Amino acid sequence: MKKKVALITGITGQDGSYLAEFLLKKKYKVIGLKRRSSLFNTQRVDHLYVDPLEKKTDFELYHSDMNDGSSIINIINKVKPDEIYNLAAQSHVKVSFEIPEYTANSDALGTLRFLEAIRSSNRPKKIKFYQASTSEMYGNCKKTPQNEKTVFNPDSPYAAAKLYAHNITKIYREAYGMFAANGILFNHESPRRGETFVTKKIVRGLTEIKFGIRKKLSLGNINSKRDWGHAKDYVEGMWKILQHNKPDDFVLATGKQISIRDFIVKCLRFLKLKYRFVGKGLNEKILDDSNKVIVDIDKKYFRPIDVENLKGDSSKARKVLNWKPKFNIDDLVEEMCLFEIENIKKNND
Ligand code: NAP
Ligand code: F7E
Repeated sequence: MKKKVALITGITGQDGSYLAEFLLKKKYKVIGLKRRSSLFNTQRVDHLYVDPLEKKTDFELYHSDMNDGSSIINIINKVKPDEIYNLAAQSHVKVSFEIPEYTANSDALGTLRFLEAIRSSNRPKKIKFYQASTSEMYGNCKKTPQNEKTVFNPDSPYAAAKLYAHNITKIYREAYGMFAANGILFNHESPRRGETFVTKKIVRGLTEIKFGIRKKLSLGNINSKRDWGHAKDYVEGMWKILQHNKPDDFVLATGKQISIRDFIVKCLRFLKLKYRFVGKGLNEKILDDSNKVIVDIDKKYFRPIDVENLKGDSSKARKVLNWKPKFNIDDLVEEMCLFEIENIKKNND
């Protein structure tokens, strides 16, 4: 039987790498799109390459870019995917305030380029399209928890670009009868999380402090609250969204929320670091048992607007897709901390 072909954009990112592993286990042929970079950018998927001598060709990478329409048309016509997972994006909210036009081009128009390439291909009804929508689209909305019916209120160039992509996906579904679905995913993390996102930054920073590799970690707004899950659970949800009998939009979330401050405390406790909070606002600090500052607040990490209060209601996905997360926040903290500890030990060998 012919293998199903999945095309994944953003293959080199956190979710792309877990999704590729998940789909290869399900016996898909996986085609990943990577963008050109001056340094190697495939570390998260290098283990999926197979020796050509073993004649295993279930994982392939091609160059493309969300901002290059012709490469997108060419790849869709060449590999004839059954499923496309559009995960590529300039995904950093704070950075989107610095490069708003680039963010809109890749995250909003890039999605349109994919939808148009599918529509104008000779098999538009045979391709299922997954769009990586985000809880950031809710912004500082008044309603908690947020679900598929909550009104979007984007508060960053990233969220505005993603909302365009979300809407255009729905429009192509309704206008052209395409199988185009949105997964509105709340924050999800893992040891493979990018180094500038707050969970990874905290876990890495505190582990390095524990091992005496660094003295201090500086953060921004630690009062905001997030609904954090594990990326492995969420890539399974993406797949389930495309296996449903009709294209639709689904929230994936744990339904539990904690502040950045509470996430720090969980890590400090896991790492058995003694700590004491002192001060308020920009002067808030965490001291160790010899009164040395191990965490402080630096204005430079604040955003022009921050989204303060995200908590998802994923009851639709739980009921319709039979999806539910297997990992909780403590599992996540443990896995992320143990990964950093192992890394430090390896580097010291
Ligand atoms: P990530 O680790 O930042 O990965 C983003 C991927 O997009 C990387 O492979 C990156 O390539 C690629 N990319 C960026 N700009 C590109 C461009 N112009 N052309 C082609 N590729 C480009 O993100 P993630 O956490 O895996 O998230 C996956 C998707 O879900 C993103 O769309 C994100 O916005 C969305 N999302 C994430 C979360 C979350 O909590 N993780 C929640 C909701 C939605 P390089 O490796 O070369 O940089
Ligand atoms: O920030 C605060 C920051 O950058 C979380 C992306 O995957 O999830 C992610 O976006 C919170 C914010 O994630 C620092 O102000 C404090 O309130 O880890 P983050 P995010 O902005 O929620 C959504 C769902 C996506 O779609 C995005 O693609 O933590 N914070 N101090 C900090 N944040 C960072 N990055 N660095 C700090 O030093």
